[in-house]
Amino acid sequence: LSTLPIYSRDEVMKHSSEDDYWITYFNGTNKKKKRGGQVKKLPHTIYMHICVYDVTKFLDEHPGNRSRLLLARYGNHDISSFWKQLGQHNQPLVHEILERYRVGNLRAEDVIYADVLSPAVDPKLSEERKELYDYAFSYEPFIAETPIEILASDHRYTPVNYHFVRNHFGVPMHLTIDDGIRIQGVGVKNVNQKKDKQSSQKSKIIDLTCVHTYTNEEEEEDEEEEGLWISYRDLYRLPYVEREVLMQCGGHRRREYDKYGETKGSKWDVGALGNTKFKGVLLRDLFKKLGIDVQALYESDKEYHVWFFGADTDPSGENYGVSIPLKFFFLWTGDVMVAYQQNDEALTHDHGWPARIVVPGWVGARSVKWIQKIVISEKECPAETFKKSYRMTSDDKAEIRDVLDIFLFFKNSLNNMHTYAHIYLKKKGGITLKGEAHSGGGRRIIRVDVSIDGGATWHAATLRNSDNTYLDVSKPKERYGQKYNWTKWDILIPIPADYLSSHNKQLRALCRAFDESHNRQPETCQHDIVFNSKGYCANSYHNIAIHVV
Ligand code: MTE
Ligand code: MO
Repeated sequence: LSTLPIYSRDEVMKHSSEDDYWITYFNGTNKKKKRGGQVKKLPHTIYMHICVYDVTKFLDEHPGNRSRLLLARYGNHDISSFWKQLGQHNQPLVHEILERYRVGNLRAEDVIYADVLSPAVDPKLSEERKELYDYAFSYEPFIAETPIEILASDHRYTPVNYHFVRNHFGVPMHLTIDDGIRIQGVGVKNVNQKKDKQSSQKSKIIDLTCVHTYTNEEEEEDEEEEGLWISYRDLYRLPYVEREVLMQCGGHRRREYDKYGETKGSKWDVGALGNTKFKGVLLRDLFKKLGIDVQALYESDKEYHVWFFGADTDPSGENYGVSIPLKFFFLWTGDVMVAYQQNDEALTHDHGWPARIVVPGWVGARSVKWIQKIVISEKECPAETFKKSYRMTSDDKAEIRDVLDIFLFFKNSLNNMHTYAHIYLKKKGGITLKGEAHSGGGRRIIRVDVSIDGGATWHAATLRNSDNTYLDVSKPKERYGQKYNWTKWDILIPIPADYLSSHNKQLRALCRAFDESHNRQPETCQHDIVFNSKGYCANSYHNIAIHVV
């Protein structure tokens, strides 16, 4: 080993053509975690040795064809994270073949960063964002809205590359699937502290096949390292559920407040939402597996809160964090999940890879991406992102004690209700309008009304089930029960033949929805700007110009 030359990362990356191609791969122990205080500053996985290989001659022999292997040059030429995900490489023979091409080792300074710069990340990221560039409010952090044409199309699921992105800080690129989620707090057995009981604890844990304890002696006293830990890789192996969930930002339609006053934040139009299918593990199930008795916490007299922290940090190093009351696990959000797939594909970096929380029926801010830590506590989450944002206030300096969380405030909680129409086609003397409606907290939409005469007369739209069949609200099954995704609707409004010519002005359509609690959207958002300097929860009738085609 010591006789082999040492190369820098830069030198490796110079061998980047098909006639001269070098890669790196770790070959040695990888240490699981750094000590708590430094978690933010250092990558979690540190490879002890990174070997350098000249694989030019192997390019044509690669079973997946040369282009696969050449992918690493779009990153930093390191193939480790590819191999982690493509299990077929985990065989002695494959390692043996690779070893034949070894030309040296990477110098120590560059080793530590090997995993930070995962290969293929850069092009993938730009690929992910490409479609949204024209709809961005900010590039760093990336904030962009779902194009209205996409919402207006007949997609049941919003294509992920067009799904709005709301990042508060940079995407934490250093994560790998061997990182994971730490779970701490009330009801969580601290496997490190009960050292004497560790063996019995451990056997229970091994039984679960997925929960890891920390065995590294030096890390034992570190508070950060308390509790349980599960890697993303192991999370992917647990029993999963799939849920169609509408994700929506609290600032959705904020620009509509401009008519009435000033608000702070991105001027979202109707595209701060997307409706996709998430696959993941129910948080209740995960807790159960980890031996955390949430039912007991729920039934106790105390109120508990579940904190979620992402791996992303603000400039001062504080992680994005929020909390939700634990009781909602059993009420409106029984389906809180730790998701890792969206529309049958791995989450993209922008949407939270390797795993994110999804809190169906609540404002998007609670669905923490890049989930890294979960804490059960009697207190609410102290993170700035929770204390200062997504609260109805007229005072930016207001603290958590002064201002209620949006969800406990707005219409007895949760998201706001929306409807809007996008497609209008003149057809046999009528205009076809299509749109979607959704309410918060899993409440079903039971009616959508459309008017094209300024609200003098209203027409009830046809509502659709997920499978596009007609939704029949006279059937209790279709009328009640939790529903966290959108209800598509359409309507053909007859227009007298002379209407368009006699009304020599632009036609407008108004639409409004009713949910099963008979909440109805307000006519304007004029009154919702009060104590709402950040402009959340705009949800008045949707009012649009009709261009008849
Ligand atoms: N999670 C982390 N870790 N960091 C964030 O900035 N933004 C939140 C939420 N989860 C955020 C986060 C907000 S405000 C919204 S609206 C949703 O993610 C947006 O999810 P999306 O970007 O996947 O559409
Ligand atoms: Mo948001």
